[in-house]
Amino acid sequence: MGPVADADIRAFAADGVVCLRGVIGHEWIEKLLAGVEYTLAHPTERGRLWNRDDRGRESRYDSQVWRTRPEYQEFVFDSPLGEIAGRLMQSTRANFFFDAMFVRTPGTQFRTPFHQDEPFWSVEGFQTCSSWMPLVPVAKQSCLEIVRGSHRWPVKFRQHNFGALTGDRRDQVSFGDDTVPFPDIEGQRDRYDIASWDMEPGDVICFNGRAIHGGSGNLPEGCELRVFNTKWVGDDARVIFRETGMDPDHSQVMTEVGLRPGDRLGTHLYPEVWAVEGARTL
Ligand SMILES: O=C(O)CCC(=O)C(=O)O
Repeated sequence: MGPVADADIRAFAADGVVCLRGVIGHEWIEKLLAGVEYTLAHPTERGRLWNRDDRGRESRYDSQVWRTRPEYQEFVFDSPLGEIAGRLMQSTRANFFFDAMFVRTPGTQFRTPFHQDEPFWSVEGFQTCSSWMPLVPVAKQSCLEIVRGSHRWPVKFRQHNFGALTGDRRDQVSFGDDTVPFPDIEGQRDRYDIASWDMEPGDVICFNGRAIHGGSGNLPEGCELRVFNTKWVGDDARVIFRETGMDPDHSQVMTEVGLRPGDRLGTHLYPEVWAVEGARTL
């Protein structure tokens, strides 16, 4: 059996989320922790402070660090995650899209607003996979939460503008009147099937880019959280430049490497990391 069981593939298709246990080795966790440490000391231009509370507790975000950090490049190309994502998406191939880091200092309560990822992306498609990997133990109360089945809801929701958290003009998105107000998941938790887990380093939550997710934070006193996420896309994913704005906005770099709306991802920026044997390049 490969790194993913048939039951996981079925759960990912039906629920839009699955938690895989112990699929990432300890040596990878060490490398990624070193990458996170470096990134905190040397944030990229994508580095953001999402929240600092009145006790100085912080939530930080950075992304697309893999382009400059060798430990992340190694992880993208050589860890089992490319194959895991490809098989969960039931795709003939998996292209790497980008990485994201979420770091909360000890005791941070700040919770990420519920949202979907795909409406923010410069990519459109159903076959997408975000993999949320805590690099330190995390209890269920502080874990990311995912609304089971929401990846198939046929509704265009008005997403949270994360630019309001950062104040950075590059992060602003504004969803229009053709969207419906985002459901109040937090206020009506009993109406939704919300998944989250106690997790150890090596465990990974994989979720569809259309699945509603948020939460985390809510950390016990003295407990920090370091998370590395890699985003993957499959056969049906295509480049799209959205008038609503994008976060992160890849339109400029995509254009520079010759990718246009409607194209499949590729080039050295979005490498094909895994493919089933004999897969035809489309
Ligand atoms: O860890 C978090 O707080 C947010 C995670 C998230 O939104 C994501 O992985 O896409």
